[in-house]
Amino acid sequence: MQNIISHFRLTNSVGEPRPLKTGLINDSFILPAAITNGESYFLQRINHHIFTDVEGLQQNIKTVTDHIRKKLIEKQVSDIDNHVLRLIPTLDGKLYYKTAEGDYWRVYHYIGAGHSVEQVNAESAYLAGVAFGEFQNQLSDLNHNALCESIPNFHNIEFRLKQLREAVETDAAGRLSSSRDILAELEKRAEDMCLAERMFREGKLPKRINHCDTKVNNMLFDDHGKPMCIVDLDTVMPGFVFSDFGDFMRTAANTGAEDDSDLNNIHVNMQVFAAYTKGYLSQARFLTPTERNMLPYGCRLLSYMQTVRFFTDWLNGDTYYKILYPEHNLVRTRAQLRLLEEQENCAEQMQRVVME
Ligand code: GN1
Ligand code: MG
Repeated sequence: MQNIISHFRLTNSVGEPRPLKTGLINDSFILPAAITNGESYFLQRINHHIFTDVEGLQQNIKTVTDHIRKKLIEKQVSDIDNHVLRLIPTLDGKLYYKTAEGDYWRVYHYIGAGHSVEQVNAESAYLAGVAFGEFQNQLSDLNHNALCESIPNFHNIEFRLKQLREAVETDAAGRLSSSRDILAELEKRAEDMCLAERMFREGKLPKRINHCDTKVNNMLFDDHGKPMCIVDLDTVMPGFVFSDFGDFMRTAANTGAEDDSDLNNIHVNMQVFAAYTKGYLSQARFLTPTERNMLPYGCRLLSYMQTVRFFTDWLNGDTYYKILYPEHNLVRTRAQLRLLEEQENCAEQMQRVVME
């Protein structure tokens, strides 16, 4: 790993890389500063089987972080490196390093003052809503064409359903017969869940630049519990606002875990839902009435989409997400499906919160 590190423009030497157990796609390490008050770094091996256009991916991150940085400078924010990611280039000025074996690596400045959380309370949910609303605001004047789709059709549910149906057809791991009940639940909702895509084609729903991975742990908080920085910008791209609103609720307004094996743990945390909604709507003044009205639908859509994606990976024999044990993707699927059902039961309540 020392060889990899030596290719980046670091300002001081660093100690042994410390692996981080975070994320289901890339491999992450902290490179701690080897001198007092030195700079520490965040090293990642990019999963290039998933992000096949690494050049485009890295360029997206550069474009987005430069754009946000400019806004922070205008606002005269003093500790900017705590509020927006900073990519460290290689010695020859590239945004990643490719090894002889074909692996891709990148380095960020490490934001040591921040920490991520797996759960929020109503107070931090409100602040998170403000922060993600602000994030969409900051990017609202960035031209769509400035970004590529780092994963084409990433949050397009019609595409995800097509992948599911292909996986069903192939049944590569021979797992279909024991999970037909799940397939039936998904197919039953398919038509309704494709509504947003249809509305987009009819010109009734816009696309905006979204983060597209607003899991609760993709935000760093400071020691006082205030959001500091939004991280994991791999999937920033145009999409429906639901992507960001719904993905946060999927992870934060869920009393259980994304992969909870005890389905009884899984309920909608309405306090977190209401607080986040309030924070988000205080910033997201760009929303059309249709978008606002469809926010609860967007929550269901993202839980549904995640169920489809985990289930597809289960059927394919676990080729996409990292798993910790053989049935992991099936457990994830069932947990997300239960969350969806819980959200369906709360749909009217959610609608009232948004309207208020
Ligand atoms: C993946 O690796 P991570 O945790 O940032 C996935 C998201 C899923 C999430 C589910 C590129 O994100 O879309 O919602 O797992 N990222 C990609 O936990 O597929
Ligand atoms: Mg991610």
